[in-house]
This record gives sequence, structure tokens and C-alpha cells, in this order.
Amino acid sequence: MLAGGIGGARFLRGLKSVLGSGEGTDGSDPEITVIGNTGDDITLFGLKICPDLDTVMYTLGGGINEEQGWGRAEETFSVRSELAAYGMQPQWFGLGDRDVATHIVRTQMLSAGYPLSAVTEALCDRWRPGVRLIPMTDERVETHVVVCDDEGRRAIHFQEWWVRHRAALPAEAILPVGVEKATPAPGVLEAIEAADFVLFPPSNPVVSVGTILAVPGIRDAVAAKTVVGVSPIIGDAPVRGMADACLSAIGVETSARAVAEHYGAELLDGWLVDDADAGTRVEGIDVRSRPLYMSDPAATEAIARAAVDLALELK
Ligand code: GDP
Ligand code: FO1
Ligand code: CA
Repeated sequence: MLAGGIGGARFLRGLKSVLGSGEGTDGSDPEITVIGNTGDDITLFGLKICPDLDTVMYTLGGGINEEQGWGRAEETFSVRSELAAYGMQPQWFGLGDRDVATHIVRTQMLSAGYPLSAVTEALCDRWRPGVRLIPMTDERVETHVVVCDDEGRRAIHFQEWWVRHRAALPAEAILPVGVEKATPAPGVLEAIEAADFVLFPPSNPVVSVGTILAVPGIRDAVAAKTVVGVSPIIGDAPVRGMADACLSAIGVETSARAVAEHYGAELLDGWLVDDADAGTRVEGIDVRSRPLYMSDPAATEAIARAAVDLALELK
């Protein structure tokens, strides 16, 4: 599975209960491999932060703030207030005390020379997410957004656009900087090639799944497999977040049909849309409708089961 943050992590909970996982057996032969998006990554206060990897790790490992969908449960913000008291910038990004420990471990291991994939594995030794979580690449890729306002036309980090401006500054372009020179992390292409099928959870098609697919080699490897996706768009809006602003930036309409067309029939074999979008037709893609709100564990598991069943049917 390719995964962003919240949409990917929540879907994975359902998928885990449908498929089981390596955890509990010998742990070395997991049945679900997750290729995580690292385009949202940012370095602040000298710390390397990987929001989407952490969201998957905390969600599956039982450490997530459930209401918020990202960050640690029962978080406190002493470090944040102390940094602010020193006048440290930026102050628009909230780093929690518990979360900071993760970033310190990650940053220290990276400085010691370990690649991000090895660091992620080490962090997962604590959280035991029950899936194999691999970053899309070990190289630095950071999504930037070209915006234009009173301060002029400039590129800002995706997190500044998303968190500080709540994606309200119109984006002229969204660019995964560094992606063209990046290579898939060890195990990524091997996992895709060995997979029975590939699933796209209801993750952001532009800055989550789109960024992973932009790493040279990944799109072709995925296209060679049976691929089933779950629409993050229901009706004409994202279920959560500002994915519509990302889609507008790349000239794609916010609808389940337009997102499937954007991925294209070369990539997608099957596409699940919500019952609200029943009747959606996309040339070359098998579209099925069913309820797509991950409102509780049973509903989420039923969505994952439908995705797996469709993948097995189309294989
Ligand atoms: P992020 O990295 O935290 O933004 O998370 P992802 O990229 O993995 O997923 C974000 C997408 O998940 C958003 O576009 C939402 O529309 C979608 N999403 C969130 N909850 C649901 C849900 O219950 N059902 C569906 N179909 N999509 C959802
Ligand atoms: N999202 C916010 O809206 N505000 C924050 O202050 C914030 C801090 C943060 C810290 C660690 C982390 O892993 C995620 C965090 N997020 C925050 C979520 C994050 O910005 C995103 O929603 C994404 O990267 C988009 O997927
Ligand atoms: Ca993300």
C-alpha cells in the first residue's frame, strides 16, 4: 500500500484486520508493506520531522491522538512554549513534548549515518505497527508550494502552506523538490514487485500518493501490478482536510471521477467510490460504489475488505 498520513493510517487499521499481519507470527514476514510519503517532511529546530510516517506508526502502534488524527495522545507542549519564550521561529508548527522524542531519536540516528529507512525500522521496533513501513526514499524530498500574495510570488514549504495558511493561499504549483533525483528506498521496488496487489488508500492524491508515485521507478513498478484505489473524495469534497486546494493546483476537479482519471487506467484497475457517487464511470477502470466513510472500525474494515476483494477479482 502507498500511504499518506491520516487517510492512509486509518485505512490500514481496517486492512490489518482483514489481512492480519506479520506481527504475532515471526514478525519477519509481514503481509502488508506500506510505502510512506516523505514529501511532507520538514526540519525545524534542527529536528527532522516526518509527519506521514509518524501518523502511520502512531496510529497502528496505539500512540496517536485519535481526535486530531496526527501527533501523540495525551500530548503536552512545554518545549513549544519554551521555544516561543526564546522568540524561536516558526511558531505556527506545534511540536509536542512526546512527539519531540521521536524527532530527537530520528535526527540523532540520521546524523550518525543511518538512512531514513533504517531509522524508521528502529522507531517501529517500539511502536510495532504490525506492517512493514518503508519511506518512499531515503533521500531528501520536500514538497513546496508556489504561492502569490502581497509578499510576491514565492515557493514556501508545504507545511507552511498547509498549517500556517490552511491551504487558503491559492497554489500556482505544488512541487516535490528533489524527487527527480531521488531513488526508492531499499525494499520499496522489491515489495511492489513481490506484491499480490497494490492498494491506494483514501490518501491525498496530490501530496501523498502523487508524491510517492513521482519517485522515479515507483510509478512503473506499481503500474505493472493490479491496483485498486479508494476515493478520498465523496460528492465534490474531501472527507477531511484541504485536498481540494491541492487538486485545484494541478488542474484536477474535486470529484471521485476526476481523481480516478488523473491516476489513469494505466495505473488503476479498480476504484471504490462512495454510494453518493454511484454511477461514476471511468474508461478502462472498474468502478464500484459502497459507503466510504471510515466512521468506526467495522465500517473501515468493510471498506478494506471491498478493496481487497476487488483487487483479487481483477488480478
Ligand atoms: P494526510 O497526509 O494526513 O493528509 O492524510 P492522507 O493523505 O493519508 O489522507 C488525506 C485524505 O483522506 C483526505 O483527502 C480525506 O478526504 C481522506 N479521508 C479522510 N477520512 C476519510 C474517510 O473516512 N473516507 C474517505 N473516503 N476518505 C477519507
Ligand atoms: N498540523 C497542524 O495543523 N498544525 C500543527 O501544528 C501540526 C504539527 C504537527 C507535528 C507533527 C506531525 O507529525 C504532524 C503535525 N501536523 C500539524 C499535521 C501535519 O502538518 C499534516 O497534516 C500533514 O503533513 C499533511 O499530511
Ligand atoms: Ca501528508
